Amino acid sequence: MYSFKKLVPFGLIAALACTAHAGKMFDTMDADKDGKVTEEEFMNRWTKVHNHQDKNKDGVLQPDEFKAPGPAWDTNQDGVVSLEENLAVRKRHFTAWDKDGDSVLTPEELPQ
Ligand SMILES: [Ca+2]
Ligand SMILES: [Ca+2]
Ligand SMILES: [Ca+2]
Repeated sequence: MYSFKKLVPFGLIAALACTAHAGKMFDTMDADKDGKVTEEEFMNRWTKVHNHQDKNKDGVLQPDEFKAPGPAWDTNQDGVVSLEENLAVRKRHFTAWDKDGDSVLTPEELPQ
């Protein structure tokens, strides 16, 4: 049994872990459990994440609350990520992931 890890390529383990993570992420976002994530569910989820990450509850994410805020997130370059800025990026993710353009995400459409 000790050789099990040696026999399984690391890449496969990483891929499996990644898939499990995507599945969990999907379940968390799919509030009504109908197997689809609407834009509303998607935005609600990321709003919750934003509020959760906002440790000092000032409504914006400071660099120590938000790992590596870059130009992509901090649109107005004020050094913090507001909820609006955060959701603007999430919305781009939603649009990019919604491959068939039906405004809902299915588990298959999430990045694996
Ligand atoms: Ca904050
Ligand atoms: Ca900002
Ligand atoms: Ca879709």
